[in-house]
Amino acid sequence: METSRSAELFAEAQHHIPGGVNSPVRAFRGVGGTPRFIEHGAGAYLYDADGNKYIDYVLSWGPLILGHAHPEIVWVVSNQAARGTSFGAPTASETELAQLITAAMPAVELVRFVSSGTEATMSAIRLARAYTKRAKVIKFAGCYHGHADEFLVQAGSGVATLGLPDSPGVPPAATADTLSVPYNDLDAVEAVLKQHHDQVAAIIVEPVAGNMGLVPPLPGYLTGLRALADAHDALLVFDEVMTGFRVAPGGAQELYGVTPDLTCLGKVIGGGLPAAAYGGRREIMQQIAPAGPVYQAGTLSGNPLAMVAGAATLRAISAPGVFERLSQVAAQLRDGFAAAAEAANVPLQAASVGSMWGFFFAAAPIRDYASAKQHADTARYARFFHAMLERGVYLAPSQFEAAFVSLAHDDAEVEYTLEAARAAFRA
Ligand code: KE4
Repeated sequence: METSRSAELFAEAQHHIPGGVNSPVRAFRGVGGTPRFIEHGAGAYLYDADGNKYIDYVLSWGPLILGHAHPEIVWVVSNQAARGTSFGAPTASETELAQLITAAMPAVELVRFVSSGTEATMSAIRLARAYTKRAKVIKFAGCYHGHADEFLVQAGSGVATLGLPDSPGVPPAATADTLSVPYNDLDAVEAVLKQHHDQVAAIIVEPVAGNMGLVPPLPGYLTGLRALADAHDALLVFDEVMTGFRVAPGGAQELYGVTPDLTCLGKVIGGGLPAAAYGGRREIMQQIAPAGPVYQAGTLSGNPLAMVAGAATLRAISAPGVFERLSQVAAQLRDGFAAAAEAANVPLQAASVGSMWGFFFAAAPIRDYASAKQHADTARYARFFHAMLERGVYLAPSQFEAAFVSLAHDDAEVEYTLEAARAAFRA
């Protein structure tokens, strides 16, 4: 496959940008090789600087649930741009998107928009600490909540891939109140809550983990977290930046029937533009300035372009049958990969939840970060990744990420992908 133009662009980028990328996972460090510089996207496809075409299962790490350059998104963003891109003043478009979110997620009575998932989670934790007047936060090893100092403790996603459980530059004081326990283990949470009784402000969790690879919650796990949070007067925060409007119309909280106190959102709600949010019970969210004393602000928060793109996206995916279709496509890929791996005698653990899917090169089910790091064959993943890339299928350039599908992924894309996988598992 010709990649010389991407290689040139990557060399040039590295003279101006650390590692040549604006987010670490894009540099292909987890799989090796030359990151593809993308010229444009259309529907389910990416087209790179050398003219190669790929079926895209990264979809900008989740946001592009309608596929690339969807006509409705292009129209609403272009139309808004011609009327102005940012005002630093309230617009009706922010209320419109807020209404769509609160209608889909009844637990989100009030919502505040920010520009990234990192801002959403850091703000939610500040709010939880203010509301409970407590300092400690429980998170889960392998779960990633963005790069705010307090979270860079055994995070997932890029940090997991880079093997940097604690980033330099994060002072001990910043993480002193962050308690990290294994995912899918209620006893570990209960023990920490008892040890730090009356000090834990919040439990923050990816209700379906997507940053250590795709690791669904065990049956009863989320219900157990809800009960433990209640028993210890801690807030339960669902980080649904990835799962929101991805695993179900109302997110993981709808899919599993567990109501969090606060919810963090991102990715899909911006329709491919920078937007994220945090929200929850009115009595808690009313503490946020200027309604209350907890300070949080942002120059481009609620940006009109992102608001109209997000609203158009949420309207489109709320149509009847959309999530059934998305879930069906993800399940076809899950089952097709499992069958292809078995036929090639390759140990594989494949899973899907709604329109998220993923797989580990492992012989036993992966339940948490420790088992992902111990059992997932990252070298095998890297070989498979490149074998698929050569065949025009763009998967996440890391074993510790999830895959996604969009409404643009039709039967033809699924069939092509499974044909490529049957060959790649034997490569
Ligand atoms: P951002 O700050 O990157 O918008 O969101 C952080 C974040 C928070 N919570 C969850 C559950 C997330 O998945 C993320 C971001 N996800 C990663 C990849 N899984 C974004 C990709 C990247 O870091 O480049």
